[in-house]
Amino acid sequence: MIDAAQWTRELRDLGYRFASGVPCSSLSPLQNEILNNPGFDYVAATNEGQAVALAAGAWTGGAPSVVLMQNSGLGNAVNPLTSLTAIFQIPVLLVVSWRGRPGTKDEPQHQLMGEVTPGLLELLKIPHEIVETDQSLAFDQLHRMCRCIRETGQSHAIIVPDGSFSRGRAAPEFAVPERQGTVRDLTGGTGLSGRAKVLSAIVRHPKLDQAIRIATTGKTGRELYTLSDTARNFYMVGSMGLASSFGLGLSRQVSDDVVVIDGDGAAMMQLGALATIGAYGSKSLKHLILDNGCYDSTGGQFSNSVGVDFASIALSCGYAASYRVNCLDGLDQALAENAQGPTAIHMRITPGSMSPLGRPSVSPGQVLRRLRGELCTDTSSSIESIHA
Ligand SMILES: Cc1ncc(C[n+]2csc(CCOP(=O)(O)OP(=O)(O)O)c2C)c(N)n1
Repeated sequence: MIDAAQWTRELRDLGYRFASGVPCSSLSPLQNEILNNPGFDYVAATNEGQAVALAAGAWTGGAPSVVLMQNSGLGNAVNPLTSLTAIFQIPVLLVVSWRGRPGTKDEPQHQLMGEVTPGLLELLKIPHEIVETDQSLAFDQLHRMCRCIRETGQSHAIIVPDGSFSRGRAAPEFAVPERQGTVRDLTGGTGLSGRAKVLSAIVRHPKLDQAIRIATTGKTGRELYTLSDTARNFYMVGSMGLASSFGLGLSRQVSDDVVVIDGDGAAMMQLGALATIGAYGSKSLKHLILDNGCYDSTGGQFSNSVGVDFASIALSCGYAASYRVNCLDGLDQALAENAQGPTAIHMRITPGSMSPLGRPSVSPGQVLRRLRGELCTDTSSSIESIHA
């Protein structure tokens, strides 16, 4: 059996300082140690895919990152593991429990996933090992895997059978910031705009001059790229719905302002992200949801957002400020205001996109590298300096 506290300290000594995940009873000794260790910035995710995106954002901001998940959550994480961490070459350490391990007695719902867990990681091309049962071998294994992560730039997974870690401390209490705001309604005026006009206004907004802009999947990223491609842009080409989680992970590591430009379809795909942002976001994070009522990028199919009040949802999730806007004047005003925590802006826009519409010719890896070169991080603890 491995001492969870010591394994956690080894991981911290290896430079890891951001963690996210969704609990699993098999991992709870480890999870609780990480939660109790002040050297880790832990963000509780609402699903495992979100945890991967949070870790990817934190890694981009300079923090080596670990994701803890039950193997049943691997399915939730497949999209960001294939379309975010793999293609942007963002290496995270995955700690995956092994419920339903063949030959052990477990609940029926874990049986099939237990059988296919190593094979699924194999299919995803994620190098993986079962955690060693002997403690000193487990530490050697951790060091070796972290070295591989560093050298290959590839995510690796440690599979953890039930009972591998000794039980230690209980989970600490977490105080969600108490915020009491009201939705500010800045609607009125000049009529709905199309996405490209809104993006032009964001690009020109004096307050966002130096902000990092994270554009959601689909035509939002393509339009932003066409209008103004800069090293401070990040195009979430895949991983629909996870731009805001990536932005949250990043914003916790850097002092730059971060603006997430989301779509209504994407925001609804990962609605739980709003609760995570409400709990862990800071005033440097602005979350703009451009709501055209449809999946515009894939042909304008309706998205069910027609009655969804994103501004109220964000506020009830703990955002410090929340705005409802429907014209460029309202947007300008909402962007100019300062809040004491994360800001949400729900903006109704018209469907449709600019023409001609470009497509990023920079590769995802290049987008990431140039963004990292721009960020104001504490370089003394960045992954490069730790592993130099
Ligand atoms: C998981 C996943 N499902 C579906 C898609 C296909 N897809 C790409 S963009 C998009 C529409 C996004 O809609 P929304 O967020 O409302 O933005 P809009 O296109 O309207 O600007 C869809 C469905 C995808 N990339 N990933």
